[in-house]
Amino acid sequence: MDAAFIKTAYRKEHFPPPDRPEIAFAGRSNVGKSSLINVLVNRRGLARTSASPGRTQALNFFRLDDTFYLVDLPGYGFAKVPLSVKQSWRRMVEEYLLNRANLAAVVVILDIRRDPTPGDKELLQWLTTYGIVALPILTKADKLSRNQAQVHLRGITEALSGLLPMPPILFSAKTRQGRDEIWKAIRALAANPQDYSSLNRPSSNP
Ligand SMILES: Nc1nc2c(ncn2[C@@H]2O[C@H](COP(=O)(O)OP(=O)(O)OP(=O)(O)O)[C@@H](O)[C@H]2O)c(=O)[nH]1
Ligand SMILES: [Mg+2]
Repeated sequence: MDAAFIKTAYRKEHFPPPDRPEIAFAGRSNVGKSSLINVLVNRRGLARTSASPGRTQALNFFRLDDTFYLVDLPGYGFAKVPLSVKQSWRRMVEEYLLNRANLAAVVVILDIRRDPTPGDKELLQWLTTYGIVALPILTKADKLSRNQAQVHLRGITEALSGLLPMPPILFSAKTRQGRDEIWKAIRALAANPQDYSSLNRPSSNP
């Protein structure tokens, strides 16, 4: 599997051409988006990870072989970032979701230990509204026992009822639990053009 960083973009003029299916990764700051991407592509430092939240403030595009683009979206919900940064996050992510005709799905990453936040719900609501498939992942599963993980899975699924098109997949970047299942879901979504020629979005960049 050959993965490479392509570019950082802040607005749609800088997105790569929409010439292959694309999977975006979204979730609150520090939830583990970049770590998930690195495990999926087997490259430790491809997407930059950090212990301090709110570091990725742009969209980072990666190419995976010649088959997909992967996009690491900036994290939301970090209380300490200034309002102007929150507004620019909203503008960037909404512009991205509204304009990306080749977007096959958005992987929505939640921390298995935490209740979904208003930011998580807003994102899932946007995706529903724009007709974009959400692939929900509960990460950091290594931090809970198997039993606790099942309890949290049920609680989170219930808290997000009506907002999830499919049941969440449990994942850990530490143990790599869930990696194969996520790949299977991504491949299925990317292979089905019906899933990304969506109903409510404009067809492409003008
Ligand atoms: N134990 C454990 N730690 C994880 C897991 N995934 C991520 N982490 C840790 O969580 C922290 C944040 O991970 P990142 O992948 O940088 O998170 P992010 O969502 O990309 O963060 P931002 O880009 O800042 O929004 C790092 O210290 C990771 O090592 C996991 O599955 N298990
Ligand atoms: Mg990151």
